[in-house]
Amino acid sequence: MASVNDEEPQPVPSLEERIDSGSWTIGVIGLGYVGLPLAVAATSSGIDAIGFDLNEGYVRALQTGDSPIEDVSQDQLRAALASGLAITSDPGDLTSADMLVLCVPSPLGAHREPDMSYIQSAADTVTKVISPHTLVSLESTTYPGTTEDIIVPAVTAAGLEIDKDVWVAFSPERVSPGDELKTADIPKVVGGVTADSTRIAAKAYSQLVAKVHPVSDAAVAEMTKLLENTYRAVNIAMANEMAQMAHELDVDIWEVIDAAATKPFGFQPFYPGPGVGGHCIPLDPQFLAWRAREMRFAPRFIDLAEQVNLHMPTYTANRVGEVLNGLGKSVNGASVLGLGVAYKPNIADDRESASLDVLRILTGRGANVEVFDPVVGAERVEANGLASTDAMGTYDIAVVLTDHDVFDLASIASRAAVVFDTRGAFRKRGLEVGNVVVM
Ligand code: SAJ
Repeated sequence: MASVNDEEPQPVPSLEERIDSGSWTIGVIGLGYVGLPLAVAATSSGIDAIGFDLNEGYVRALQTGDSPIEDVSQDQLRAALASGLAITSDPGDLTSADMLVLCVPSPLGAHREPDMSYIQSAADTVTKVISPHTLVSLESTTYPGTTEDIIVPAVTAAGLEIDKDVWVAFSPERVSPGDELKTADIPKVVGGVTADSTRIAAKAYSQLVAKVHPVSDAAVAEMTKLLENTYRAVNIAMANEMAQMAHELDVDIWEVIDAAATKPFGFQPFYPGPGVGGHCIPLDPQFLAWRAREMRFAPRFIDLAEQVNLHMPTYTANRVGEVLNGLGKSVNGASVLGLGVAYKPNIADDRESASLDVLRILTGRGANVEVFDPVVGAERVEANGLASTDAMGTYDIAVVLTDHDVFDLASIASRAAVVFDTRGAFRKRGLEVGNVVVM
């Protein structure tokens, strides 16, 4: 009978075997509105998760169970921490990860060109911490070619070889802030730089989300995300231009859209507004436009949509002037109540918010602007250089810019000479109020 020390050393399970067995570790780089929900989702799927972020103060807050991310409640974070989720600001803690997922910002620079500095920094971290037999997935929205251009060189710089001891893929994040759908419920597109990378990445993600859609390579996955959000930007721009035409024709665009939406096929309603905010729709199409121009292709739809959407704050301010003029008042000196600075309803996020542009233009034209947004909060309103109010005063005009459910629009309308509703908010609530003018 062989003694213990004669036993053959057990072969180390391959990455694929570790993933198949369900006993593997995911390392998430970047714990924002994409990374933190992913790390929590992994933990609740029984996968060991290590969340890494550069910001030590932010990490300390997360370690105490304090979640600033709307889609991760305090309770969810605390439950994940109790189940073993590790949060760290030490990249060295990532060396044990079988899968490294990069969920870092991909903003645009001052001239709306891609700012790849965060992705490059995360890739440099991967080079430093990666061990052999690891899967690397980039989730940050970016131009087609980024995974090949930045992530592959990062892993080869660590001395690793694709399909031998490292696998690389792209999988676009599809988090919709404030939406009911959670990370695990949203289908995940996955494209590897090789067929093996696609297969292994699809296996890993299938343990994290309900449905995985593998595609033939990373560029397809990168472009999928850009198509999704360019589709939105272009259709929102069309709604914005339709609204301008409807105004010239003295037709209620909101009634037109609701009527068109009765068509049970071939039509998805998009709605006009004071402009397009958030960190996805105004920005993502520009990654595609930038890459297209590199290939000497003119992305006309993307450019036209951007022109229309970027003009909406000015158009909205002009309409406010027109409405005040109808009362014999001018913008200069008018008391204006701005309702909502968040970029979309019922969330506390004012990034790229068009509401801020509208209110700044009106302020620049001499209006006395006060802002009511109880979701974003007075502190944030004032941090944007605007005066906050509880909307209990009387106003020459109230402008609905973001349609938070919390607004008591009938009460506000009773204290304004006129309301300019850029969101069809009164119609949505079935409120028939005489002094409301729509976009
Ligand atoms: N907007 C309009 N009219 C519309 C729709 C939106 O003016 O018909 C404006 C909104 O007010 C906002 C901006 O456009 O200022 C963006 O709105 P959004 O509904 O697209 O919300 P986002 O920016 O949070 O987009 C995210 C995206 N998710 C990802 O990129 C993973 C987007 O793909 C989702 O479709 C969207 O959430 C969603 O449906 O909630």
